[in-house]
Amino acid sequence: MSLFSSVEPVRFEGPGTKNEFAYRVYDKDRRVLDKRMEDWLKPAVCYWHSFNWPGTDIFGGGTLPRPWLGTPVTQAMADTKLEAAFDFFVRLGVRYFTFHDVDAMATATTLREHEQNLKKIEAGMAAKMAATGVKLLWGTANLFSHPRYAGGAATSPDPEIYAWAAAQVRCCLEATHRLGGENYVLWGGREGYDSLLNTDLRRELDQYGRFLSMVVEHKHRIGFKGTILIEPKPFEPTKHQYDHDVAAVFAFLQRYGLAKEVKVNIEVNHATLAGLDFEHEIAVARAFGIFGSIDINRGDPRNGWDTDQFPNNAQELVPSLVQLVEDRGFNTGGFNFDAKLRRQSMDPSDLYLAHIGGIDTIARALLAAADVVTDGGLARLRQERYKGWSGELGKRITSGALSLAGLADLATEQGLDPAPRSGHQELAESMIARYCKY
Ligand code: XUL
Ligand code: CO
Repeated sequence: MSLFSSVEPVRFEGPGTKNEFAYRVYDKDRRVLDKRMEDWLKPAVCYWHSFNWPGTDIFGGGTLPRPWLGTPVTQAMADTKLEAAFDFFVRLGVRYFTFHDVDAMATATTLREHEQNLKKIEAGMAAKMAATGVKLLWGTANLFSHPRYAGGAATSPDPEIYAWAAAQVRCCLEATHRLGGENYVLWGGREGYDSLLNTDLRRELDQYGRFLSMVVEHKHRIGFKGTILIEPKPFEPTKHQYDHDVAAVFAFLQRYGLAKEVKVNIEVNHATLAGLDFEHEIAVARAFGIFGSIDINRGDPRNGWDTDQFPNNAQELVPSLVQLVEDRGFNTGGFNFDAKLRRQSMDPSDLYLAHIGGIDTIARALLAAADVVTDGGLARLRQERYKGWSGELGKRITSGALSLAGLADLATEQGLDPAPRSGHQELAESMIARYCKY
């Protein structure tokens, strides 16, 4: 028995069901184009917010019953949490989970203890994974909660703190590798600054670049075949995070020679906080060849902070899902629910309802996106819009055969007088809306 045992295993019952503890749309074996729905979506539950976040906010304490939380977290508490987490994964019917080291393990004060405690919970995870078939989408080290990281980890002004972070990442990367994790995530929680007045930005970037290079070197040394992912976020907790958005991460990766080694984990609300659309972040990552995985939690349009809400609007997600379908799905990535319950959602059943609603939402978006791609109208609209580039002039320009002067002379001599053409944006938007019927 665990906190989450009172709900019967959640099954697909179709749109007509009256059962709130059933999937209306997410039918893992349903074939969507050439793949099972579960293989398209790879939904993952996150350890951190689902089992480790007590429902605190800056004005008040925890509201969610999580009997395994306390200071310090003993091994017995970590084991109870593990039991409850896997009970939840299995009843919810998801194949993947994600975790931060310190959120899963017993509290440690020294690095030796850290290594031992992580190994203990890793052994528990390995046994649970073998017994249930649940797999690890990614592991990550929490380099932001402990007070030692107040000034950053890899970008800390203190090399001893940097060394602590390196030790934590080595332990967690190795644990992720042994657990068969498909990715390893680095979210630069406090890799940024609160004020430039006391910050040597260039030095911090160099430190961070070296840190990431060490992680990549170690990945190869131990033979980890998963993908290393950076998770962009513009701010919070720091005023400015270096991994501001996908474009900033790509510039950083290029600068430190890591663009072929590291990809991105894109989170919906991090895009919103950066003043960008989620689909923009995906498009940029695809353009640069660094698209990896997704944290699907969203924000609230009227809140300027990271509310981490469960997804609840399928239509909004369709332009992103269209890109995923065009790419034939994830490589090593998946949809991680890095989402928090609302503070008043204190019933253990709320955690189920939140995930069920969220998973049905991405399933709806997937079905609509598959229809959009099958219809082909959007692709034709784009093809038509750029068709000049497949003609002679377009080919001569992109092949590099023409200089600026050569092109200018050609335009003048031929007396070019092109007329603007419609972009048919409203048509494109209604093509998305028309398939949102699931
Ligand atoms: C914080 C956040 C993290 C990362 C992993 O905003 O998204 O949970 O996903 O550290
Ligand atoms: Co996240």
